[in-house]
Amino acid sequence: MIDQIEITGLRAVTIVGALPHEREVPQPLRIDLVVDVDLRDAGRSDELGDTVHYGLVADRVVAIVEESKDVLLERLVARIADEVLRFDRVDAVEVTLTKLRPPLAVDAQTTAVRIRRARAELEIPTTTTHRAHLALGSNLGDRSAHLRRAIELLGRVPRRSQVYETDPVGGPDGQGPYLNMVVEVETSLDPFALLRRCQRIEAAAMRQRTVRWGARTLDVDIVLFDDVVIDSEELTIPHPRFAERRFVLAPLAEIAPDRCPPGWEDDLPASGVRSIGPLPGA
Ligand code: A4P
Ligand code: MG
Repeated sequence: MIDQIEITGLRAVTIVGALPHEREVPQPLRIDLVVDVDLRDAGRSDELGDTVHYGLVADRVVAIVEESKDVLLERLVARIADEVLRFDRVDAVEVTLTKLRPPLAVDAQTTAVRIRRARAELEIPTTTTHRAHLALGSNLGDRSAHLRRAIELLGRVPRRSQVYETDPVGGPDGQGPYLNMVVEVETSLDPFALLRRCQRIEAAAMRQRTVRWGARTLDVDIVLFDDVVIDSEELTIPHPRFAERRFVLAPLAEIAPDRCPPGWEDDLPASGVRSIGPLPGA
């Protein structure tokens, strides 16, 4: 018995094809997806975290197509399948990629390629569960709503701290106060895939990056990921500044006190960080 989620008729315009004029003029493509995913948990729990968020899958697929410069549909369709398989809980995916205006001398409506790929082929295990602690922050727009939405999109969130209202640290003057909290996430994603997920969730909140440490609708930072240590250009874990920040440590101490540096409460000034209780409306 295979459960499936279908996303049909996604449209995107991009450069694709081997003919000279196809390299110059973007053309419309249609993308259809059939995603194999065990839906029994979601059927019982009614929780988004127990299924595959098809809005995020659709956004990601359209972004891949729009950014693509691949020559062959075969290449592009393979990259789409790989990316969909990186979403938690996806067991397999069938992708159909259709040229809506195929460059043929004869009369034809469309041309398409269709592939089916399973997670097992990618050697991404389904069962490895990692535990990550993420710091959420918002000081623009409906701050509680941004935090609620982030938690909804993050999937399995077994623990969450209270919410703190905090004075902005760094960045331009005149910013409003932040709401900050820390959540524990269970995920099968690797740290880099989790970072991409965090960034997609920020993008869904219309996060704009103009000035460093400027006001933001939503910031989702990975503070800790199992006991992993990463120091790369793209990702640093543990988060390089978490041990200096009361707005991260106070909520982290509620749900993972053993992960906080000893004596942090005495070392950091207590001002500017006030607990305001559970996330409103959650
Ligand atoms: N990056 C590297 N490591 C990580 C990680 N562990 N988690 C990279 C998330 N991202 C990580 O992030 C910039 C780059 O960091 C990304 O491209 C990613 O590849 P960003 O989200 O674009 O910008 P950011 O969050 O402003 O950057 P930064 O320097 O990480 O900011 P901080 O240090 O987290 O500070 N005051 C209060 N009261 N509350 C706050 O929440 N937040 C900040 C942001 C400043 N002041 C604040 C708060
Ligand atoms: Mg950030």
